[in-house]
Amino acid sequence: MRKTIIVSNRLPVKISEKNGEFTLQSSEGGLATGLGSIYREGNNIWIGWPGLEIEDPKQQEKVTKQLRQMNLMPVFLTQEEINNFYEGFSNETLWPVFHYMGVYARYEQSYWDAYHQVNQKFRDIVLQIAGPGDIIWVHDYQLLLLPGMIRTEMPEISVGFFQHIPFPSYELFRLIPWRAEILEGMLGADLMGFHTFDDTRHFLNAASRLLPVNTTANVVSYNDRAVVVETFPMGIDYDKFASLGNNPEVQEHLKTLRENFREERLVLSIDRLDYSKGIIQRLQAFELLLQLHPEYISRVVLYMIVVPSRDTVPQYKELRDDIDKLVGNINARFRTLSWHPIQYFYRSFPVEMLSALYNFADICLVTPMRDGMNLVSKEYVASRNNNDGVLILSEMAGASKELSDAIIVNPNNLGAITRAITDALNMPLPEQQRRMRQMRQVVSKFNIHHWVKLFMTRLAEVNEMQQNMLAR
Ligand code: GDG
Repeated sequence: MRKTIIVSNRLPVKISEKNGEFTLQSSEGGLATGLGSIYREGNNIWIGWPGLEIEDPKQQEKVTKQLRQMNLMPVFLTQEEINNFYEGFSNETLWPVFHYMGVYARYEQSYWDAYHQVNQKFRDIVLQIAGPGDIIWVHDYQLLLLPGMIRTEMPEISVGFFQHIPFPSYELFRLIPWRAEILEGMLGADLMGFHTFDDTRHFLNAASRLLPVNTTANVVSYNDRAVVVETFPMGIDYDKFASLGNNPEVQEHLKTLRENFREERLVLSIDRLDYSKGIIQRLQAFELLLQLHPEYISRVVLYMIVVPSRDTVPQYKELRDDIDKLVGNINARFRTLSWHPIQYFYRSFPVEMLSALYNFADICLVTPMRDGMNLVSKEYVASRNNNDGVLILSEMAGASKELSDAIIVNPNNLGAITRAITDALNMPLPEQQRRMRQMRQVVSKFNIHHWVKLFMTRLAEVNEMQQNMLAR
């Protein structure tokens, strides 16, 4: 029977181990929810790294059995592979270049070799499972070589690829020593998707300048195949965030927030620890606000959650220290006996707490330097059932293309962010509602289920087109 195979770096599961026994818990991330309707069906399957280093073959066998019951298939990685493929090439080479931070990038041959080798490891597992007529959907920048590797072995199989982070302009992309190999790998797909038109255009431009291809509109002709490159802005599980507000646990958190912030307006900021998210600049803009507008002292609080991430990579460690320092300075400089300007948390919270914060915050401040999409901004919008609240959103986030009723800012312009905060604090309720209603319509219609359906339908159409071309 024909099956669908999802492949991503991480499996949608949290595994913990105690005395040789494994506990598995499905993760509730947006992508996992959206693809849940696919990989849980019939003999479909999701292939990826389970997120835990397991060396003993017996233990590997045991956990594989447990995962297979959930339609998941593990790719086990050694510590060295994690260091060089994941932290190395994926996060110290591709991530900075693709987020326009070329100065942070390291071009190490050993990283590239590991990246190639781990993509082959993924390919081997895919080949164990895939049969003629199956559909394979590969996700994200850790697996850019995989579509090409699968294509070499199974020339007729249907392969889709979606990139969750930006695709940079040619001038950035060309910096990577292995740029042609990367493009060739990606062009193994039949259908390639990006969040925005700019990313799509940048990819097409890079392909036509670096490879002997023919590009017309959104089709790249390469090796006698036509690869379709299109824009699919990813959505969120709108219904989940819109209804979470009624959950008793969320209500409980809301009550506490109301008691703790009687007098103050709340500005919310939520990100993974990452230099692409503009956390330092956001803090500087908030500092400028307190400096220029002392009337907000004791009246506004920045509630900042930074979720630990990649903290073994040197730049991330440094960033964490810089944030600690800056938060300390601002709090020391402006605090009063009863008020702290910044409530800073370096940890993750359960989704119920997130929902309470989305419901409670007057403003959600999302100012990444670059972001493929940014789901936090969409989750805030989906949570605002009363249609009030203001979203301040960076023009460098993919989401800004859809959420044009946010206050859109250039994240490098601290003065503009500061003005946006004062505008938001003073925005009349009818204007908040007009903007929020528009944004809620977009987020509710173009939700995660819509996104999955659109991509899969398009992949089937493209596959049919390929078959017809081959038959000719
Ligand atoms: C990549 C791209 C693109 C955050 N803190 C907590 C928590 N979160 C959840 C949010 C949101 C997700 O994490 C973060 O998603 P983003 O889209 O904002 O950012 P990345 O992780 O960088 O994701 C990005 C995305 O892929 C999808 O294509 O939008 O541009 O970089 O869902 O809710 N969840 C919980 N506790 C927290 O403390 N439970």
